[in-house]
Amino acid sequence: MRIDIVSIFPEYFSPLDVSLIGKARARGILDIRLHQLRDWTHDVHRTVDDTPYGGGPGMVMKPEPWGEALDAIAGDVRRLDAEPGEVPGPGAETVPTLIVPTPSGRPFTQADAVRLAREPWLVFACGRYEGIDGRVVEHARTRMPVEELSIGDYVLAGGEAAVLVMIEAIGRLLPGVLGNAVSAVDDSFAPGAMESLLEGPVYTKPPEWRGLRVPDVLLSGNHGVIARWRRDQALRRTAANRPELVAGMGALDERDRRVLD
Ligand code: 6GU
Repeated sequence: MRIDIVSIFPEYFSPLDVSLIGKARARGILDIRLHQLRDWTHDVHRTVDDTPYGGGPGMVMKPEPWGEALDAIAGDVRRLDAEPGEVPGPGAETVPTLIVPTPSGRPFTQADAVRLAREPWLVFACGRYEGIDGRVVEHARTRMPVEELSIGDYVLAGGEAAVLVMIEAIGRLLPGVLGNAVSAVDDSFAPGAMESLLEGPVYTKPPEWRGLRVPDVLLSGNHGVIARWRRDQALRRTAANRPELVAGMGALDERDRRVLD
């Protein structure tokens, strides 16, 4: 997968050299390219912001540097409104998906991570200040799919930290990135039996630590009983921490209901 990131703080992304994502890059599974938005300005101050039309606090990111940046990075792509018979320009085979992190976006979920992990090419546009001039997304939508995504109901100073979050969530799902190929299966929110359940507690050696024992069931070797115990723990934790997820699960079977009573 190729990922381009445009930001006025490309140095913010040094964590992408580390750990799982760093290894995926070193192994060629992930091709991450960082871009300084100011490289597409033309004034001596390399200005990327201006005062908002209509008044109000703060500054808005100017459209021109963003337009030039996206043209340079994704400019050879076929227009989305191209005629079926239209001869595409060079490099028209692949269209990136543009992701714009913003607290005004649709919530980014595990389902988005799974879907975006199947894309060959993502471009992330990191806004700062009060956001990017609205015409940038409007124009980009005529060229490529655009998703405005939020990582939660709080306001960050810019999209950079959100992009780190999304790239970690997406990157760990790429084939060959996780050491143990099945370790994403039991994730909280993973599609399947644990869908919309939070993972319960996990344990390792020693079997007793500071007077606390690992639950006997986990030492039993009975995988059916262990799976049921884990589901019970997940149900209890979800009911305690995210009751709205349990409410949204629909009718629980008798066994699940008893666990929560
Ligand atoms: Cl994606 N960006 C910013 N700036 N703040 C956020 C966010 C994104 N998601 C939640 N808060």
